[in-house]
Amino acid sequence: MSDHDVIIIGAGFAGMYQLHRLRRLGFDARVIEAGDDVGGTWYWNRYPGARCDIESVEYSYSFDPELEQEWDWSERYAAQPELLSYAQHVAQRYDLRKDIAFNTRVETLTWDGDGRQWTVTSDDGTSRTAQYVIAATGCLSVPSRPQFEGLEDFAGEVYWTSRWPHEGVDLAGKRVAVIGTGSSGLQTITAIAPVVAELTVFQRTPSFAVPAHNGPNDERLADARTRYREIREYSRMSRTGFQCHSGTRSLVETEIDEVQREFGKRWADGGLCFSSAFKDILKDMKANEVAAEYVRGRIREKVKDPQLAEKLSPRTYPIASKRMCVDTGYFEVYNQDNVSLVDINEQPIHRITRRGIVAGETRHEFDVIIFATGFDAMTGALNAMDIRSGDGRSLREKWAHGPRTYLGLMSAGFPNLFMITGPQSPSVLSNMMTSIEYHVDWITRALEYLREHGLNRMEPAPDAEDNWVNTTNDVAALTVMPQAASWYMGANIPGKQRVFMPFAGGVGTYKQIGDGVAVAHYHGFELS
Ligand code: FAD
Ligand code: N01
Repeated sequence: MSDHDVIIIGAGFAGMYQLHRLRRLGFDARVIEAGDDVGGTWYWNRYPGARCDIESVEYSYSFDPELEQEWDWSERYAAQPELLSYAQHVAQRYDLRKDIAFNTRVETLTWDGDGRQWTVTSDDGTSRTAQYVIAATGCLSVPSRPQFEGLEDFAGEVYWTSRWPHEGVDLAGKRVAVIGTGSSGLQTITAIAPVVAELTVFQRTPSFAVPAHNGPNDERLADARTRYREIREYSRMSRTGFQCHSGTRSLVETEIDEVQREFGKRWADGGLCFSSAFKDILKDMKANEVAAEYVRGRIREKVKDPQLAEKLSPRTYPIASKRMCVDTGYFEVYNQDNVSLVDINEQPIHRITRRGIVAGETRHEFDVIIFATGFDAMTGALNAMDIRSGDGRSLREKWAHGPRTYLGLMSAGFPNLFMITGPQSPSVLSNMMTSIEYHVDWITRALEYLREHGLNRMEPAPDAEDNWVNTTNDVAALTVMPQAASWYMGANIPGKQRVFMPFAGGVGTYKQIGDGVAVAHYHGFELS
């Protein structure tokens, strides 16, 4: 007899919803969470300017119409404090905290084939058993901390955007360095530039960014409240998991004036839908380059110094082959006198000293260094645990040459272990809330099915997994995305196998496949 029917690891949006769903069906479920409260991403990433890149009304749960009607989103793109309040409200509303063990990190998972259960061991020394384990550990929850020589010598303050102090940081009047210009870096830089004395940005690769046009949300919220069901249905069947019309025209076959008009319209609307303007932007480098050049043109309009504008213009990877940033005045920041850019391709960072950073020939002095250097994405949190199958083989070993899953939900050889938004599912290419809810609902249905049929073991068949890995690779190869040295490819982590990890076929297509598998009595899975 196991201690629990299900152990869920992680109390971000995925783990919270999974707990709610299972409890309502009478499963005994327990969540284990490393942090001291719910919220996951929005609990840890409290850096200035942190906010979502999907509109608030869509970056939210859809499972309870009353919650949808009652929660007020104050801005078009909610900021971190509001997203964290939302997570806390949900925890309170559905009384989730009573079944969550906080401040507890899961270290090992060991499968007992005879007992058909997992033993879950945590850093507090406790072991618990459960028939099923669901990893809701997040795609972007393990910070990447690149080594910089001399960092320990630095006498000033050091912060990581992904582990920002809960009490906040006073940066007013200080000389601040930011290393990293992905989404976290862009948001931090934009937010702190007006308050710091001097801001020096160390950039290795510039980012493509589209404007958010953020602002009060009254009208959007009022509209959403009249048609939430329609919005959600659309999103679930869409390519991206949010309301965005994916263009059906080919850019290369469209008159250039019309291309510019379409881009202009999407730019004026704001948000990530920009890159869905034409069907070939992600497939054809000629089309991609036209879109990229449009954005570079916008950067040139915003940044007064043409040389600086050029440095800020991405040229080394296709547009949208990394998640685009959604900005709120990022490029304009470089017109301020107190902001400067160091291109570390020209002036490499040699070392960090007691007083600052030596880059190229220059010794920069700082009071504060902020690292916005990203995450060991998609596989990082799973591989951080020692997960062992019955024969002692670890998931880490199995995935040494890249993750192998069936539908991004399970991995062969590791029965009864589910992943929410695991590798080889759409996850990070989508509105994550849509993808999280789909996976939670799918896993919940599967557990109900097993219970109803008197079964208690589920695992992908090896050939089904092989086919899915090949499908994921084939679909990615139809796009330009693998051409970027991105975290989608594992390229930001030294020694990590370079393989395109998300499923690029779209949220709606993925749902049709996942639904089909379930309807066909979990085709490709071995149940017993
Ligand atoms: P997480 O929120 O990452 O939660 C995972 C939880 O698991 C964490 O609390 C972690 O502490 C816990 N955990 C991990 N390992 C263990 C362990 N071994 N033991 C115990 N606990 C463990 N996506 C979007 O679609 N739109 C956005 O606008 C957006 N903005 C983002 C902004 C930032 C700064 C970041 C980093 C990501 C953003 N994302 C966004 C992606 C975001 O991660 C997801 O949208 C979503 O919040 C993920 O929820 P989750 O519950 O799956 O994972
Ligand atoms: O991380 P990143 P992030 N020396 O990996 C640089 C989501 N998110 O936290 O590109 C110098 O994108 C690195 O340079 P390079 C979203 O999905 C969303 O910003 O490797 N620089 C890069 O510039 C996003 O995609 C929001 O050359 C180094 C930066 O650090 C994902 O999370 C907000 C370096 C890392 O950028 C990750 O975003 C935040 C080194 N040794 C996050 N190592 C929203 O807006 C790394 N870099 C919703």
